[in-house]
Amino acid sequence: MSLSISIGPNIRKSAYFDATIRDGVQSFSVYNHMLIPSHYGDPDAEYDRLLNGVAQWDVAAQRQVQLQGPDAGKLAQYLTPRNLAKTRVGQGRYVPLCDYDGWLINDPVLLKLSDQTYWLSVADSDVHLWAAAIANEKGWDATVSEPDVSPMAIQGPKAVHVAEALFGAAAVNLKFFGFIETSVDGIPVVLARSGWSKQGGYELYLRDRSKGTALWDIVNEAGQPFGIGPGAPNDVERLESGLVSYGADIRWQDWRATPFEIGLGSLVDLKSEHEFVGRAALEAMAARGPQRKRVGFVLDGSPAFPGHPCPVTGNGKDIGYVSEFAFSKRLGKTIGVGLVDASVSEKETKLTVATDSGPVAARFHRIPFV
Ligand code: THG
Repeated sequence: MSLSISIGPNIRKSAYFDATIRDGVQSFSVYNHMLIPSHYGDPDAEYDRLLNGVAQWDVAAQRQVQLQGPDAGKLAQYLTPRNLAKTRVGQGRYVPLCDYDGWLINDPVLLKLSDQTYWLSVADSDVHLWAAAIANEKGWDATVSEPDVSPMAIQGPKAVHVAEALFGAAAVNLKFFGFIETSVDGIPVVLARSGWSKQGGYELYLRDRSKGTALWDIVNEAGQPFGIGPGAPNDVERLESGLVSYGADIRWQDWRATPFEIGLGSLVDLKSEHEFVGRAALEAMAARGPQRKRVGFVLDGSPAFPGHPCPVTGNGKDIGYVSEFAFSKRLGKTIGVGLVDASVSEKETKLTVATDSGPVAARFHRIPFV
């Protein structure tokens, strides 16, 4: 059986769509109502490139929610439990967003471009609607929009050489999550040291979508000496590294979780005085202690991941779920992450994962795996 998803007008195309089609993209997923490449037909080569070389990713579906105006900073701060008081222009921050009950609704990277301009580089949920509603209900002078910004990532140990070839020492000197507003061959970009892998790299936020193919080609050419090739956010590497995937590990209503449960509790600043959505609920949770905890799993064999979380039992009792698993070539085993009851002892070894093709034996493993 060969399945396909129709490409219609309600799924948006990335600024790099033409370039990725030309470069042989084999499969897309949908993220923030936009097509995002998921692979180019050679998973081993794409994984090796990320671990040992440099990979070029179309991540334009990481959309920017722009907050702009005199009250933009106030709005940004109200949206997240993380304290932004010390965040400077040119600094990025990983900022969980919660609803009023303390459940996660997104986990963006925040970029402070000026005192009156912030971007939330969002995961897969409609934060712009949420932010616009809050700004209006509060009567704050902040405009919420989705600007013409299309991130592209270069990830892997050799990404630094590509960035240096394109931007010189300014790129090399950037700290993790630091960014600068710059250009390459006259194309305006924000260059950040960031990206959804633990292999190091950069993100180029293109500020003119008509230049998508041009920028893709410029980066590709600069990367030739370093063996650059196409790739996409990599599920195996993110599982090995323990990166959170909103949409997979957590999803509002379906697979909801709190920052404390998912391992982002250190980003919830209850000591600061700042008011934020969900504060009362998060204070109550902090007092009560988390009900569940994030854990890693090793599964027997190499079962197929069915594309949705799978229930886990410990000694026959329901204890939680594996949100995603995949075979790691590097570790020679199938690894996964998920949530289980906080009371479960991690020495517990008799775990069973209910996959769509039957029960699979599993055990706990610390995160990160690597
Ligand atoms: N880059 C940009 N936008 C994004 C992502 C990105 N939007 C969607 C998604 N990824 C948002 N989620 C994450 C999750 C983890 C990280 C970044 C964005 C991340 N985490 C590091 C970690 O957990 O080790 C560092 C966290 C920290 O230092 O606070 O990088 O990747 N533009």
